[in-house]
Amino acid sequence: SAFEYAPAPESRSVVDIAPSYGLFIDGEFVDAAGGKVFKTVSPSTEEVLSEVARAGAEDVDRAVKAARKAFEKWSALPGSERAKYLFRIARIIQERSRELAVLETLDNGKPIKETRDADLPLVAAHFFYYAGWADKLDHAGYGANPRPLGVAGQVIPWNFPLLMLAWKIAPALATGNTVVLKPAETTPLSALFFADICRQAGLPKGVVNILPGYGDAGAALVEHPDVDKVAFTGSTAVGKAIARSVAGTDKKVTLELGGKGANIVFDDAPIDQAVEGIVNGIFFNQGQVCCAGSRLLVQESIQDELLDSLKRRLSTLRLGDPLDKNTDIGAINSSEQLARITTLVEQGEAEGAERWTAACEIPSAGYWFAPTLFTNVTQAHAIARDEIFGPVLSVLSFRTPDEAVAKANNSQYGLSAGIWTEKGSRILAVANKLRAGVVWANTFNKFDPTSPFGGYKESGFGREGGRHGLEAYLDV
Ligand code: TXE
Repeated sequence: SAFEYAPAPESRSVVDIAPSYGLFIDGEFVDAAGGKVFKTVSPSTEEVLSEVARAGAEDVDRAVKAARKAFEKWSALPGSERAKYLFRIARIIQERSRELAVLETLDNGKPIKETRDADLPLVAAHFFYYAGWADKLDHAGYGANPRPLGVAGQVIPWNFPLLMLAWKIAPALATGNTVVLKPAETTPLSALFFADICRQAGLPKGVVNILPGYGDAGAALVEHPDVDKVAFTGSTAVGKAIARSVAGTDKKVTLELGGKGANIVFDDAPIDQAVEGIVNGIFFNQGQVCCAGSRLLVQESIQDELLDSLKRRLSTLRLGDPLDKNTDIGAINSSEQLARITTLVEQGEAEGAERWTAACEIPSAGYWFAPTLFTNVTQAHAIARDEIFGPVLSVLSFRTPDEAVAKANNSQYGLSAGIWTEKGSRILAVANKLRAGVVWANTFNKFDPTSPFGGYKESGFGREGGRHGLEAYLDV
């Protein structure tokens, strides 16, 4: 019929992917010193996209030396000059955002709708925002002479490859630091594309260095004696290892780690709006989001009604080709991540929670997980405590606002939370009691470069974004 679903795929030919890429050191693409390479695959098809040089300790040393050398001149530039480069980078990102969105979708597996409408606009916005700070640091109440720290060693994850790069690189460059960044092993391509953008923008050599590689390269970077500042986003386990390794050095460190966000729905919430917020909270980027609303806390009196609407809504989500503009649920980033999700979901079933899974056709190739929710969940269940980092929602209920707060705070993590209610006074009362770095009210997963972001407890420390994000890169 005329109303039949017709896929509308974005063309993958808009982006040129080279068969191989080098490391980006001192303004040049070069082979790894040991000659090692690795393959990056598209998680939705398992097709090899490219072969990428794999950095080792020797390459880390080369890149840190290049960044150290570049630091002298870069940090001495007037802020207004650094701003020009950052504005130029921001504009090139906008001009090339279609290419970048397709590339990111291919390498990561997330829907093009998200890369096009969320990731890329935010990436450009971060560069514009921090470009605007570069010439104002001397007048922002920091005293006469805020100083950059030096060489920043930055390690990022695979869930928002380009956006995490922007969070790390834009404030570092605006404040006069130079950068060695290691993207995640499953998503190196957009960072390498960004390296090319730095060249296109005429950024001086060595100011940004990109080292694709694995955890060993990340560890070598963090431990390098000539790195002054470490910025990490990733798992809590690796974050703790990094905290241990920099303890006893004079390095500054910020860590942005896992989460188990509570999305709290009160009985006076507009149900349809709350359902959209719940879906956004846990199914955006297949739930591979540190601030995901992975625990739904719903007031008991509306639980049945809310769950009925939620299941109806989940049944309309489209899972499949992430380049299709109508796709809501893309691929899981890697077979390892799929295995982690599967293990935790099996544990949830074994512990007696009740599983409901949206009916959808799973493609034969690639890594997929259908939208899933668990009811009959207690706070003791692993699925209520551990970060699943997948499209899996654990539903718990509460009777009073105090009980909602107690349950929301009953977590080793403290990154995000959401509140759904018509009562403004309740929003303030509840939000102030939540131990979470960000609390959204009647919305979820809203990001803005002007707002600081970061965690309480095992979600890490330090803030990225906004003015606070600058302080992590300055000595005052
Ligand atoms: O993370 P890793 P993984 C959570 C999420 C996920 C789990 C495991 O729960 O299921 O972590 O994911 C680099 N020294 N998050 O294994 O290993 C690594 O190469 C220095 C939440 O992918 O932490 C990659 O670049 N670096 C998180 C980056 O660290 C090391 C996002 C992240 O990988 C290293 C990702 C080492 N010893 C996962 N070992 C969030 N906060 O959003 C690895 N790396």
